[in-house]
Amino acid sequence: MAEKHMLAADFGGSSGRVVKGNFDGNRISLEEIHRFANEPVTLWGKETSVMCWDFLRLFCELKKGILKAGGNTDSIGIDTWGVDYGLLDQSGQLLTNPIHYRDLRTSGMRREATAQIEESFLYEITGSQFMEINTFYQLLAEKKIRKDLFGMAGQVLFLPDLFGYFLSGERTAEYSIASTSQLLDARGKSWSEEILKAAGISRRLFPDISMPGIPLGMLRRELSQELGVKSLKVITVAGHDTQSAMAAIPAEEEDFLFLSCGTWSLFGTELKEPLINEKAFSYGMTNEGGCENKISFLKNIVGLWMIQESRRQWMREGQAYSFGELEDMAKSAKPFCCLLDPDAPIFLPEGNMPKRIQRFCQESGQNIPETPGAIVRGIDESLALCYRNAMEEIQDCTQKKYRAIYMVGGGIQSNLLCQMTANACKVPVITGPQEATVYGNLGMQLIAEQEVKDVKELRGLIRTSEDLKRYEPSDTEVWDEIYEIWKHTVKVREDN
Ligand code: LRH
Repeated sequence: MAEKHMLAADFGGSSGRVVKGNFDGNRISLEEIHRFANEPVTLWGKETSVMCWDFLRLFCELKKGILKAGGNTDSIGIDTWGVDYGLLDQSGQLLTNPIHYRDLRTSGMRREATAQIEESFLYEITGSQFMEINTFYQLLAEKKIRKDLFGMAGQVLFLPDLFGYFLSGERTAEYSIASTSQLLDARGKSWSEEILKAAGISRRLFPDISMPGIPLGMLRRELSQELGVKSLKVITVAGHDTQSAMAAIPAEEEDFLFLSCGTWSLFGTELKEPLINEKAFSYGMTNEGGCENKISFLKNIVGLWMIQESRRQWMREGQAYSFGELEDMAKSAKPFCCLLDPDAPIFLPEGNMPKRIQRFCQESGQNIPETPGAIVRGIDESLALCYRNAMEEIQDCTQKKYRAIYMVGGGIQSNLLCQMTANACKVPVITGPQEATVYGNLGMQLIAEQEVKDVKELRGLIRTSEDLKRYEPSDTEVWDEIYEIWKHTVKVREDN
């Protein structure tokens, strides 16, 4: 067969990149074409600020990536993190900069929304974890704070669909990214008229849902001329990065646990149908839509964010540590010096993370970590404990036992975190690929073009394209003890 060449554009928490994937019928090989920073920009108005996506610059970077790749590419797919969207006006122009989910405008919206819609009702329909970053809360805040502007909106497009629209001129609401909104009927896989009505948001603002793995359109003529590209197909992949990563989990078995670890940690399992009941509600489980109509039953846990943000703070203070250096310092720090609840709301916003960690430890009567090594070790240990907790909750909901955890994403670069995860969860951790999101993005293009049959075949291809690594659990008794302490003294803070 003729080689296939595709581009995956992935907009992640600290950087964006355009990666070229080459498929020879047996293996997919990756070649990074263009990498760029993806940092939010805060703009101050008279008294308030707003944290935005730097959308125009990112669109320029996307074009640079296509240009650098040259003419020899067949298609492109786009993925980003979940929940964020842009507003188009009636003529299809971008109305304003898309707002970043870490903007503080949604703070307190969950409480306000309960006056309008009962949470049990919301969960029964959407099966979504309650997080104030969800599109549902963002739109409620938008309606309240920027009422006039919101009134001018003709369409709401999620970020991957927004990039896709400006590339091709075609609009869609891809299923996986739409399912992060908390506005979908999880069972019907369509917009929930009831929720939209209760929230006072018009259904007309949203395009119909489309499934991942179908062509969206061709690169628009004007862009083809500008970039010197003859014909480039824009394909709707799983626009939600987590679901692109899911498509590339190298599992052979049907029932498995996955951990997609980047800025966020997504810990879950794959199901054929949504699992929505009181237990899942009480554990804060989410049902996210994925490829081939599958559901990722998962928990959204803060991931490397706390390390990334601590590193940024040390950089501001004149200490530029690499992630590798931080990992080495953490390895030689004292075990279990302090335990954290990574899900505590104080860790969500931007800002001085080490100071917040120290405050958390002081308020919970623990040792206060003073060195970067102690702080990073505390974060890693606490993440591993969170994963154990999520695993127990999932097993309780599905009544299944799993034989291993498949871990993918940037987090697998940390041997320490992978080993701690195996120890805390008491099952082997199989790591790889690091670039699962990119593989899944490229894979869905291959499925759309009928070069690969389905996700099962794609997962087999990933197994032959990548070397996987395995971590066996050890020191499990110590971790059992620490887990009990953490669960009863630290974790409960979340409910306060
Ligand atoms: C991970 C992710 C996650 C959340 C968050 C906003 O990158 O997409 O699934 O929704 O970002």
